Amino acid sequence: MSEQYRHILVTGGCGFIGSNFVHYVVREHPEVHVTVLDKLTYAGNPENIASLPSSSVELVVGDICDVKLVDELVSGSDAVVHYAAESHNDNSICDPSPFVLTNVQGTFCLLEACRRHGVRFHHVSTDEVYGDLALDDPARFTEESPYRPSSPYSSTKAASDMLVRAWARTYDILVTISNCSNNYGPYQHIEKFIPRQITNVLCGIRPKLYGDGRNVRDWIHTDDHSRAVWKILTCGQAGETYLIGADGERSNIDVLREILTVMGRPEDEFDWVRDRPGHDRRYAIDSAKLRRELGWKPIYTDFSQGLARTIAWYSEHGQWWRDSKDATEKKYASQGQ
Ligand code: NAD
Ligand code: TDX
Repeated sequence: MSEQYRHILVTGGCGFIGSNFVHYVVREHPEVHVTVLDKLTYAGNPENIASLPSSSVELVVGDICDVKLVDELVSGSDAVVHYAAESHNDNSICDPSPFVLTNVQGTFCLLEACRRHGVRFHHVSTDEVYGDLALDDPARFTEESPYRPSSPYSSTKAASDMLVRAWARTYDILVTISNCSNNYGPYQHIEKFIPRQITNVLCGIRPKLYGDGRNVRDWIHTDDHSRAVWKILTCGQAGETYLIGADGERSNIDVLREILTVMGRPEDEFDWVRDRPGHDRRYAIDSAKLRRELGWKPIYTDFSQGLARTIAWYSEHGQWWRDSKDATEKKYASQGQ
């Protein structure tokens, strides 16, 4: 599968990771035309891709569950890169319904269109499908780890992975799957951990830490994720799954203290809040297969430098996030978080 794709359909291209991927493609592969299909939910912002040339990127506002629209767009594409999802664990605990619809039904709808038109499909998924690891466990997730999702969000992502695998085996469509660890970088919605704490400090609100703060996430810069997805799309083996990670394990409390320090605040200036129900303890990715077979490796290996740049981005782009800050914090406050 090394052929070059001239026209790709990117679902969820107005969200955090999808829009960073669209920027990556326009920057690194300008010969490729990108059609973005995005419903523009609370998490989708057309401004994320508005600066890109209209000759390279077209935005179609619509739902991945819309069979007719999806069929039309897939039929005109060489490949689909599927990012669109409901993505926030806390939201999935309050109301799982849109997660089942978009993450499961929406993936089904895309797979069926790819089957009808023989179009290559790359499915963007998460390491959360593998459940969690203990803090003192030396193990990391691999492509062979059993599926053990814990939250409504991760269970719907696991369900979508299963659909993709079954469609590949039964109908022989050309698919690949990637399961990536926690992303950070520009354009991430301020409901998520790192931008929530940065924007809290910028607004004079005390950051909020769940539980005992010792939960570990394996951080990767979103640009490294984009390069990995492109590599898998163009060089990956059909039917294969690749784990994406950058050896970035850090406890939440360490990340929060670093944010406070970089932003010139005392490192204990935060509130302990109610833990997330079913909160996964630790994620850790072994990305040896991707590195060995496709020659990918992360560029952003200095987390502190990447975090400092991310803090600078949110400090300089107040107009991008300020309108949604009140509503986001009100929602958290009503949940005791
Ligand atoms: P996000 O919430 O920032 O963006 C999701 C985008 O999908 C938004 O633009 C939204 O409008 C769009 N969307 C939602 N429902 C839709 C629908 N029914 N039809 C069309 N568009 C719809 O999410 P993100 O953090 O950028 O995550 C993108 C993908 O990457 C998801 O599939 C997620 O599971 C996966 N992922 C995320 C992370 C992470 O750290 N954020 C890590 C690994 C994998
Ligand atoms: O205010 C907070 N305080 C806090 O301690 C928030 C919002 C989160 N947390 C904790 C919970 C997690 O241990 O920080 C950690 C990261 O939380 P999130 O940003 O909500 O990410 P997570 O639940 O780990 O899931 C993310 O990575 C995997 C993405 O949201 C998923 O889409 C992706 O699949």
